[in-house]
Amino acid sequence: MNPPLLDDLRRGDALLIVDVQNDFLPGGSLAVPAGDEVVEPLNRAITAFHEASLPIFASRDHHPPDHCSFRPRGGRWPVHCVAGSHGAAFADGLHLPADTVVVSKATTAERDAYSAFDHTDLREQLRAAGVVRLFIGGLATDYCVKATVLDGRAAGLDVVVLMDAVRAVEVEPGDGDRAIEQMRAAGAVVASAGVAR
Ligand code: VGL
Ligand code: ZN
Repeated sequence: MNPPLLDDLRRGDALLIVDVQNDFLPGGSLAVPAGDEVVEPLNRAITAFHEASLPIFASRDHHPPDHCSFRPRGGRWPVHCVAGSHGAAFADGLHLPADTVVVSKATTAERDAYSAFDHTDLREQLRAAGVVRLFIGGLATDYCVKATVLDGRAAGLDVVVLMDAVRAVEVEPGDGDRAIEQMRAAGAVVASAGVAR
């Protein structure tokens, strides 16, 4: 069904891993169901991009302790991904190369940001690296992945969603599928990172 495009990488491609942080994995404060299952396919994608000398970006939710999205402040989410905490760290099993470009988002108390493009320098970094096609996986399908994919399309990039490397929060059942539909309607293509060889 979803073709493994990772055998067909070319100049202008980049990998963007969205928010694969401890708080979004099982045991974390805002655990995405089966969120840990994205790690293995993402490691496969990392290997493919690294071996092809193509750039790898990793976004992270990077909130101050009094962030406006937190319940104690009247927000909708439990406290999560507080900058410097274990919960904010990338998953241990995720094998990010040393030259991964880290993009921190929603870093100030009064603003939330789901998209990795929102008030970050990601667009400029991608432009500087000559990126025209972005492969995206991570957490969560129905929030930060969706917002990032839609912003990537709006910025004129080709976007490939790695279906086996995303998982949804599903506050309402079906949110994940609806998010994928929205991304496809915006011109994103779906593919698979494939199983380890
Ligand atoms: C996210 C909810 C709150 C995400 C971040 O990364 O999808 N979701 N903050
Ligand atoms: Zn957040």
